Amino acid sequence: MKSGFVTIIGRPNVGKSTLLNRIMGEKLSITSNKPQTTRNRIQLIYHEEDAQIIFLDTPGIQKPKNKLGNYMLGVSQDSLAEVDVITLMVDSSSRIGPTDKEILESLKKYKGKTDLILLINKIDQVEKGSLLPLIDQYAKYNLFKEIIPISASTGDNLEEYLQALKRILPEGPKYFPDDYITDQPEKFIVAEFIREKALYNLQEEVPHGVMVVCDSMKEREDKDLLDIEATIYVERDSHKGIIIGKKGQMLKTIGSQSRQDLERFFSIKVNLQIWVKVSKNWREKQNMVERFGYQ
Ligand SMILES: Nc1nc2c(ncn2[C@@H]2O[C@H](COP(=O)(O)OP(=O)(O)OP(=O)(O)O)[C@@H](O)[C@H]2O)c(=O)[nH]1
Ligand SMILES: [Mg+2]
Repeated sequence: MKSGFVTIIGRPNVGKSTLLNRIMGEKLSITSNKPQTTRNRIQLIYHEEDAQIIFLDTPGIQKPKNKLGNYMLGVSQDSLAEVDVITLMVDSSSRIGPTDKEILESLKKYKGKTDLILLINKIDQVEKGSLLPLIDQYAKYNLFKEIIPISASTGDNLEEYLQALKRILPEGPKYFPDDYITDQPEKFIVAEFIREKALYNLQEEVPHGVMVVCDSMKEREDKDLLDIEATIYVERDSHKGIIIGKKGQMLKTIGSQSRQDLERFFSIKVNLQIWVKVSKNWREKQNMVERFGYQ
């Protein structure tokens, strides 16, 4: 039995959560085309006959702009010390930028202690010819045991990555039972599914200031129906208007898209009620950031 812990870090939007959902075979960690989608450390446990890999999905690394950002950066940094393998993911369509260089620099201290793998993602978007020079540039850092170009979207080379992990990970116990796939409670997953739809439908600064709390979920006794109540918090009164939309249209859209996802996930009909509230500039306030669970 090979087993162990693997963190996936990288800049926002490179495709960390997309990859993990692909590996897990279902959406457990939300994704979007906007940066800073993942806010927590999310454990996802991948099971095979002869292996158990505990992946840590982490927030994208960038300079924090507020208290929430401080928390998110801390989560990603802290994950490095807890694992057997550090996976850095980068986007094949972008050059090595200043943040990448900082991250590479910060990984140097783990060399010789923790095995490092580099995943160059989104190869479906670039010409094959541009990959070799990029691989060369990263190889010069002399940090990585393996450099694997992949596509989290198409699944290209995903198997190579899993094989590499199984080679590298130590012999170890099953840390979790076979049916245990995430450390996140159901209410968190519900809230995240709704936040994903808010990210998808909203623009500019509005979605980044969205926080969703699942207030209750309860299955009816007399029929197969799950009642879910949730609250979307936004940072300003004007954002509340945007989320509700003309004649409530935006909230209706977010609600119905969320419901479809939730029904697929729980395999049961869902009755979803969403409220919208304002929590003024909550991302700037340490006590609010903590109260929303980011601690
Ligand atoms: N074309 C292409 N798009 C991808 C690929 N992987 C991810 N994406 C897209 O990239 C965007 C970001 O994906 P996420 O998985 O949310 O990225 P992330 O690294 O988890 O981002 P944060 O949580 O913000 O740090 C989404 O729109 C994905 O659909 C890929 O292999 N190819
Ligand atoms: Mg993510």
